[in-house]
Amino acid sequence: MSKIAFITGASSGFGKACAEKFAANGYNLILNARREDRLNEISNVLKEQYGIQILLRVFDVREQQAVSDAVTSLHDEWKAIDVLVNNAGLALGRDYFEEADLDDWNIMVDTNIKGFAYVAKAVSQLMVLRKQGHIINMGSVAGKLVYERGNMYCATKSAVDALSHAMRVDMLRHNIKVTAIHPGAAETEFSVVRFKGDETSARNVYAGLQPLTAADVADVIFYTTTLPPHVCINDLVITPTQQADGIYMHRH
Ligand code: NDP
Ligand code: 8X3
Repeated sequence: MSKIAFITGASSGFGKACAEKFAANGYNLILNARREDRLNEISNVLKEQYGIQILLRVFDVREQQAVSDAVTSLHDEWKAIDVLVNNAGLALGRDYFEEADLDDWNIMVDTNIKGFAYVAKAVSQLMVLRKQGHIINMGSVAGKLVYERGNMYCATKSAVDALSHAMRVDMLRHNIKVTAIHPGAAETEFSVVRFKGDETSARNVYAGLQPLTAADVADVIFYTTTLPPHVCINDLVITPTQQADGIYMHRH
């Protein structure tokens, strides 16, 4: 039986690139996002190209019951999840603290912290039964160092950092690996979402910079799954060479 990877936020960006990378390496996939049409397109291409099996799970990670149902309803052969790429998330807005939109804050907290934790908890319960598995959590340089007008997004990614450590500690006794990946600037749909469709503001994020691609990040994520059973990368920061952290960049 091929290995199984469960990837959230697989309709775009890092999640989609991870789907492509794991598919190319023979994994069967469980793919999640809210946009079913996108998932169908990606799934059809990957099944055709690599002859793998793909299961789609269309749900919003903020819906606790939907997350639980999506995992508990898996047939036994699909419950043997080897890798979780816990990636679904977003930033909304780039505003000073006192001016930020509370709805933006609520969506980020509900998605990046609560939804993230619902998924990790549901999948980890299956991994615990098998005493094996690898959880890969999507953090950010924004979780390592706060930047101006990053307030709540930075806080949610800081929570991912803390929860990744917490999961690693609590799952030691179950032999489950927990890796946190913290990318810097990567050109996906992230900035278009953050700036609510304003393509110019989104493009400016990457001006004078050769950003990471989603494939760069997926390659590194996949690499962390190729190590021997006794070796775990706990925490990994990956940025463009022109970026040192969430603040310092050298733009040409
Ligand atoms: P994209 O916008 O390209 O992809 C985000 C993915 O998350 C989409 O597939 C989207 O699918 C999914 N998603 C968002 N909200 C939900 C939800 N409520 N339920 C289920 N799926 C959801 O951005 P990225 O690929 O860049 O972002 C992926 C992760 O990487 C995020 O956690 C982000 O914070 C993080 N990150 C991004 C960086 C960057 O510079 N790009 C750097 C560091 C971290 P759909 O809309 O179909 O539901
Ligand atoms: C995404 C990277 O620097 O825009 O998490 O916050 S950054």
